[in-house]
Amino acid sequence: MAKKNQTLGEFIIENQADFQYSSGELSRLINSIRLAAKVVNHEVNKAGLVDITGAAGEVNIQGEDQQKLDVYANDKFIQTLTNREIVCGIASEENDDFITICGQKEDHNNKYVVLIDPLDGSSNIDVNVSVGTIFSIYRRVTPMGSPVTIDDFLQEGNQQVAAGYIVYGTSTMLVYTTGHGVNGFTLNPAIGTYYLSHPDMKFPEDGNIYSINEGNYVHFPQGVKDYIKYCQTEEGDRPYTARYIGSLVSDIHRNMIKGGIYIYPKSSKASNGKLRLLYECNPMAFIAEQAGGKASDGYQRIMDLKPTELHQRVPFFCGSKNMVEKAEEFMK
Ligand code: AHM
Ligand code: MG
Repeated sequence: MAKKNQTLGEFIIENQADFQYSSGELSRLINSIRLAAKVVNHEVNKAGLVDITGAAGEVNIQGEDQQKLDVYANDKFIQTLTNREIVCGIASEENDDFITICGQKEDHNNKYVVLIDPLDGSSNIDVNVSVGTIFSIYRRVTPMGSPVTIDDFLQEGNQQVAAGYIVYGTSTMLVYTTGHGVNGFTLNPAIGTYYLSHPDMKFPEDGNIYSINEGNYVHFPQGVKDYIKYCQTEEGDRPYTARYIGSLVSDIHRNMIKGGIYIYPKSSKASNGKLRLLYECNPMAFIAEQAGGKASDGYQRIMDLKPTELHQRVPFFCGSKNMVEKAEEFMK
């Protein structure tokens, strides 16, 4: 039972029994993500000081090498997840291939794989717009005691045991699910503690926000063009409001609170759209569904797609259930 003002640490302990195999490992895994997110948050918050402290590739006034923030975030999450005896493999949007973690005893007996987009929407950093981290956790499918293989990562989204995102926004929030609803925690930066601020988050069934990069309109499939026209037609509660930050985590976060649909369709320029099935769409789909929303590629459920490669892209329609269903009607 979610209690307001509970800290994330307390919440994780109290809800450990929700996890199918409550050996505490998944709790520790979420804890390490919480920790890495704080470190990354600290760095993201200083991004505007880059002209003072030095840009990526330079040496700052303290004599430290400056890293690009997405590289920094990638390193921090990987380091934090590697230093615990829980994760046997990590795939990151930033790396070409997955990383195998053998564990301190080098026996390959850790249970979970993590797929992560360490800093999504990082082109927004230069202009002080919110960015995010997205993560997805699975139990490995290959036998314990052997190194992970690609099969451990190419699992359908419906096999996720947990997923979440961190939004580095006006406040920093960590939102996650372990398949028992969605809860959001806000970081109090003064004391470095996350508090349960958004218990049991729910996508409104309907909404009036549509989020899509309309600049690509001419390249969109006819169904998407028709749906956009539908959103803009004056009738009932329409026209809807257009809101597009260009930062997936922020766009979905807002729509989950206010009600809306996010679309990144395929186009004549990109036959599968832009977003990655494993690092972006599956975790967001898991959260959306757990919050009563819906996520599809325009035709079928995102989480039932069988991944064929690590960096696979897929069209993405995600948000309030009735809005996604309406968009799907136009795609037929
Ligand atoms: P990235 O993983 O390279 O940061 O790209 C993903 C981002 C999403 O956060 C966002 O929704 C989308 O790209 C915006 O793309 P576009 O500028 O084509 O609309
Ligand atoms: Mg990304």
